[in-house]
Amino acid sequence: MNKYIFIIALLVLFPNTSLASQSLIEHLTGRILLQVENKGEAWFVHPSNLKKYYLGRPADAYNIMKYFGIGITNYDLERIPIGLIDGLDSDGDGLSDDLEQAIETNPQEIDSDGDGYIDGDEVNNNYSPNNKDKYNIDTNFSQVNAGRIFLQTQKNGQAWYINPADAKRYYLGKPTDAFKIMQKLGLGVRNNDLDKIISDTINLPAEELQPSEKTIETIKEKRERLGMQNTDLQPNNQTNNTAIKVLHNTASAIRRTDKKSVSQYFSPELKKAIDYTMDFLDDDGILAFSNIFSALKFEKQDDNKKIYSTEIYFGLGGYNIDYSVVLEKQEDGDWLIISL
Ligand SMILES: [Ca+2]
Ligand SMILES: [Ca+2]
Ligand SMILES: [Ca+2]
Repeated sequence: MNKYIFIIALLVLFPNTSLASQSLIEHLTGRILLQVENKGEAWFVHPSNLKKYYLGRPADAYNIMKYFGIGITNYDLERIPIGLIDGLDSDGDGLSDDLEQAIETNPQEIDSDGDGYIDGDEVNNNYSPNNKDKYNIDTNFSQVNAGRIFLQTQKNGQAWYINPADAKRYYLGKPTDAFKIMQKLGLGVRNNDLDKIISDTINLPAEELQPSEKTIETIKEKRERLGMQNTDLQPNNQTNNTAIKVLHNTASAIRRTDKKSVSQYFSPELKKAIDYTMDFLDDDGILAFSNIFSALKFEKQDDNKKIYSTEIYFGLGGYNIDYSVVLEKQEDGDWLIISL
């Protein structure tokens, strides 16, 4: 039994065992949880009252996160390191256009302040991409505020989520960004464990919910369209996929239980194990497996390899497993998953 099948078997087959509810809740405080035994529904565990809130549809998620937001000055906000999430990056400097808008760098210029260091590198090393200064990072302050949502009161109320997993701030630009954050920063959790957290609801003002309805339609349409394209694509016209796109396509193919599409993203050595696993998993297992791929986030890279990882939470014993996959760039420019 290889490592991968072992992990999936654990996730799917093993019943939850006793775990002190209080320590579980503390562990999940401020986190976004993905209900892996269902359809990956997302929840937010409030960092102060320790109750869980259903994040529902993408646009609702955004409004709920904003509802919990508290004001912060620019000075304090800049004490928290910036976390990066993949998104449209027009100039290819590693920062998404939305993030560049929020931190007031130029989304069409890789080196906004012209100091010879590109915007993404400066942010990654806690330098301001706007001037020669270094951000005044305060790790303790970041950790104390883990799980909080801050609204930038000295600007236009931009919302930031402090991810407890890495104590970095993630920009909640638009409803679609909040949705991406759920997918990427969310921690898979079993129903038994989710049930131990008291549920609460909030009543959002009607005017906040109104515009979101439209956005949902757009996302839905977009996803359906992309899903159809994925089905139609043949292996030989999928050239120059980026590594993250391969992971997203893998997640989507697993969700559709499209075995043939799934195996094309894996190296020849892994194809057999993947085929076997796809046969072996039941519906819940398929969802859990695809959610793992959706949750993977970039960790590091060298020349032609990239490593993506995520945490998987196990009710059994109540611990997290760091799970990572390695992708390798092929001669034709495509990325393949070579290790699980
Ligand atoms: Ca950019
Ligand atoms: Ca830029
Ligand atoms: Ca610069």
